[in-house]
Amino acid sequence: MSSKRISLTQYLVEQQREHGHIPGQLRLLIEVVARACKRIAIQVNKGELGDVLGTAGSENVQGEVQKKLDIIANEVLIEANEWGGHLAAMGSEEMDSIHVVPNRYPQGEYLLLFDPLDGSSNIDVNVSIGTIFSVLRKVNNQRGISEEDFLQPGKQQAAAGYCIYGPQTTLVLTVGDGVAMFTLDREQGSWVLTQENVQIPADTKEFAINMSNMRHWDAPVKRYIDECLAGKEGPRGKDFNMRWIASMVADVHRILTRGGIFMYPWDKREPEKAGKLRLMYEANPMGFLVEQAGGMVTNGRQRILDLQPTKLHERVAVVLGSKNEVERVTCYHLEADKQA
Ligand code: P6P
Repeated sequence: MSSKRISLTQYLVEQQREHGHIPGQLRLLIEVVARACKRIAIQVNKGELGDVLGTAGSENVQGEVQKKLDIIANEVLIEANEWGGHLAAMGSEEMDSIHVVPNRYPQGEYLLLFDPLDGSSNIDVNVSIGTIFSVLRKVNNQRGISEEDFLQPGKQQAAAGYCIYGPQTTLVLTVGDGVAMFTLDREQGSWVLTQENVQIPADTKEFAINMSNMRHWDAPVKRYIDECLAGKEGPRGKDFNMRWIASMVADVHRILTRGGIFMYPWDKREPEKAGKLRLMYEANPMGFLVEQAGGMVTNGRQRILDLQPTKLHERVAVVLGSKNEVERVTCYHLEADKQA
């Protein structure tokens, strides 16, 4: 890392100069989202001192109880992105249908999806949470934007990232040329480049999964976890450690920082659902970041970024992180399918 730290804006300008993947509207979009994340961080950090904790007394389209901060974060992102002329529409975990930029503003060429506050069950207990976002290009050029315009495979993302509200407030971003991390300098109020060319080690001794669901898992997942738990004496010949923060942003940040495997597999509790996590604004953006950092991301069988979405709030099983471990889990699924 060069001794002189540079700002997010300088990074984006220099990346455009070197690689040309950040045209003006996309740079504006990223800077607006980054500014919105600063505003969300301020609300999150208030805790009991602000009227931001607890539930909002409503449910979202997922049937989940909405926390006050879920709604605050959603409103901050909507309001920040409406007027700039860089976006045609937005989709959010907290909104049933897409939000088209109002006619009083010019429409841009991008579509923005977000989980405004991921890990809501951790808000009231002061554990890291985050904002996840995904950027797609508008594919048709008529004014009428519909949900169908959002249904693009994750490999078509123009950019993706998250902001983690933890001991540090860190923005993690990719535009397709690797992964960079920016730490919020609260004295300056600016995002400062603190890591670039993030690389996930191909091997790991750390897995992240909600073990309380073990009895509901499919055989390949049970096989993989049992082998990890068998440790040195088992088929893996090494001991494993386990982490589960129940904020995808925090688990993925750990994996981008030191490696690991994260799994939220399909399970028998709601067999009609492909998984718990959402494809468009959780798995796809995290998948883009993890692949750009040399990791691997599947639904147990297929590369997630290749999946063709069929609806905005579609769910998916997720296995992501250190390449050799994700490959192993995916092989176990494919072997089981062959035997079946
Ligand atoms: P569980 C948070 O609600 C979330 O969507 C992800 O951030 C997290 O990884 C997962 O769900 C936690 O789920 O079932 O362990 O509470």
